[in-house]
Amino acid sequence: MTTTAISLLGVPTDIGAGARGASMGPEALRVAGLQAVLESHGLAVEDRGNLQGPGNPWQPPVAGYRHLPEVLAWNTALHDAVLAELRRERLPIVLGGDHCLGLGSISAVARHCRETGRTLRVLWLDAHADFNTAELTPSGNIHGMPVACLCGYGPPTLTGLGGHTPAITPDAVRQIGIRSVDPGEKRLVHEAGLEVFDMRYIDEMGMRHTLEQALKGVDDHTHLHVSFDVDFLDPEIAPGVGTTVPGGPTYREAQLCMEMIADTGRLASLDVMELNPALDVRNRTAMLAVDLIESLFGKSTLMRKK
Ligand code: HAR
Ligand code: MN
Ligand code: MN
Ligand code: MN
Repeated sequence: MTTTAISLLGVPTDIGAGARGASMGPEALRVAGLQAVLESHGLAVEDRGNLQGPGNPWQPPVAGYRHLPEVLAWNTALHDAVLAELRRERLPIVLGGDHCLGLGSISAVARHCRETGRTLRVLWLDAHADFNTAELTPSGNIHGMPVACLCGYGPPTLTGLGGHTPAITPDAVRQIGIRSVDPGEKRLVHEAGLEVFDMRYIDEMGMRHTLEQALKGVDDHTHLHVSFDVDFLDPEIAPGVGTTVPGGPTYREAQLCMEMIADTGRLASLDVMELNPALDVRNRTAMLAVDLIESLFGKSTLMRKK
């Protein structure tokens, strides 16, 4: 691991989502014991508390976007906070919050990679491609747009957040677990050339082969960023999200995915997004997320000789 000092950044907002409640995600992850679990593996963890931003006015879309000014405010604050942690050589874990925050987080990571000459690889673990634009979106919800914005498809205020448009190119991204993509969004995914390991691929090839492919080319110069949308997981095991889609990875598949990422030793930043405690059952989804994050930071059943 390039950095073992971890900073937790809570971002309590549901500004980009279609259901309220992800604003409570950071606290649910804390209650589920995230910091203590990481510390039990010898990691130094500081909880920076929660960022602040505007409330959720719950308005209809304007020109294809819901809450664009508020989304910009939250993501600007997050960009600045993530960049500050990276510049201190710390590993930020962003506690969302809805997935529109992937924009602020990854814009900062991309900027840091540019500054330090690292190659960015983003693993986007999600049921959704999050590649909509104002023209294509069925909802106006900006949590369906962050990957498109990062790749330069979106309003200039968002696409230029990290000081460089586009923040990333599609070849930096591998999407895993995808099973819900809107028709227009699908066309843009193909046009942009995004590499997607959808559930059909995982069904046919298995999670092991999927991760081997998604991690191909990761080396000592790679900054590996994981954007973990909790709706990646099958809703049978993870009910606490706003946009459940049946047919996601099982517990074992998700564990293997996290373990194989950990094995690279290159994880340098993480988002944990879309957890919605208002829809959860006795904090079960939060506890599952913490369990999986533990694997991402190297928990394995038996010590493995390298
Ligand atoms: N594609 C749909 C839309 O744009 C659903 C949005 C995605 N929802 C998420 N993000 N949870 O992963 O409205
Ligand atoms: Mn660094
Ligand atoms: Mn998402
Ligand atoms: Mn999703």
